[in-house]
Amino acid sequence: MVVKVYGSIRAACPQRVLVCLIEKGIEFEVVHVDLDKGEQKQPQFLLLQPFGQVPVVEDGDFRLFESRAIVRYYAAKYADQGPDLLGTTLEEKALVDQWLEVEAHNFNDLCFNIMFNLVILPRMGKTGDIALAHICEQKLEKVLDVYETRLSKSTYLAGDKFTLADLTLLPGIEHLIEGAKLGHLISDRKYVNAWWKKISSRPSWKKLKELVK
Ligand SMILES: N[C@@H](CCC(=O)N[C@@H](CS)C(=O)NCC(=O)O)C(=O)O
Repeated sequence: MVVKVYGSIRAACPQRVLVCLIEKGIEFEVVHVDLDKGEQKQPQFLLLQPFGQVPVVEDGDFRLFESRAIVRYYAAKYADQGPDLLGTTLEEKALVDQWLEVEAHNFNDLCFNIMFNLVILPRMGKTGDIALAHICEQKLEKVLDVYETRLSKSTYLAGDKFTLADLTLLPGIEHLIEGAKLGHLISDRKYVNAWWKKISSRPSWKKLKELVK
């Protein structure tokens, strides 16, 4: 069954889902939703995602939104296919969950506010709040310091294997580096930088970047 992914292939949240599907070797089709035109807020789309956001996946009769719920679902559904992205022992699984939560609650909003004010609003011909972006950047430095400490002791965030804990950060960090031109946030940190080089050179991420081009 080909999984339908509703979203824009350039947006971070659909990218989180797409890179997971590629890791797992799951066939998918992207149904483009034009975010700049506001298609995600149209009544027909709200039937799929009541908050008017992407991504949504349709897998036969099953429909799911929220990118992190979607990647957890596919990592579990295809546990025996491709790399194990969830961890094997109870403790490994708990660590994957812990770092997924850190990305969702400590990293994501700061990253979003930076991108929104420095990249998305200017792209739409509007003026972003530069002061707010700067405050968020300073707060993000502290979050990245936490990642730095963790990665000085562990090859990947949840242990010695690449998991959803790492995968979930791929789109946001890429957007900070390439979109907001804040690559120094990563390159200034020895262990984060080495980890980033490793995870961003995975074939799945390279393939997604090719698709985006
Ligand atoms: N928590 C949601 C957030 C979804 C989200 O913020 N999607 C963005 C794209 S990355 C979006 O749809 N933006 C357009 C909008 O909010 O109108 C998820 O992870 O799926």
